[in-house]
Amino acid sequence: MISEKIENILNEQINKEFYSAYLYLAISAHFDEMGLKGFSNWTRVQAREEVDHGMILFDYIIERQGKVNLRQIDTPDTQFGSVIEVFEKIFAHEKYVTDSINCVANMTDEECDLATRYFINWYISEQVEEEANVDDVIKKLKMFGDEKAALYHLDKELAGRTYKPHSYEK
Ligand code: OFO
Repeated sequence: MISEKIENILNEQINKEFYSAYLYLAISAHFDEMGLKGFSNWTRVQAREEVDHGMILFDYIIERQGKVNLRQIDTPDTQFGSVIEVFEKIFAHEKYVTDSINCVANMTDEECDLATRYFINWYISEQVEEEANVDDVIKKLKMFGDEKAALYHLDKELAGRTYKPHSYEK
């Protein structure tokens, strides 16, 4: 069974993951408006992964006899700007989520909850991957600047991202 403090911080994390899904969906719509179908696809796939992140926490709380407590999800920002500005915002958001996951890990140490510490390691690795994926796109965008042809090719590349359900491997 998890402690009240762990239950609370995991519920907060569910909210952050679902907010991330909202944010990526809003960005996906923004890219659609710009005619960038590949960028729109990439962020839409990411939104689905964020829902998985939320659901893995949801299921874990239940498995540990805790109470799932869903909270209101904030409205995401809709002022996004240029493609590079959007990806810089995404990177800042993922760093915020990484900090949040690190706080969950610290809390498990404080509460001597080794099972949740083990569980949250999956999220720690996932955040490393997420930051790296976003950084990869930012580097490509920086390399080509505002060149329309390069943006067109990158859009085609990002159109190839496919959704694979994320699950927590024990
Ligand atoms: Fe769930 O990792 Fe992004 O926000």
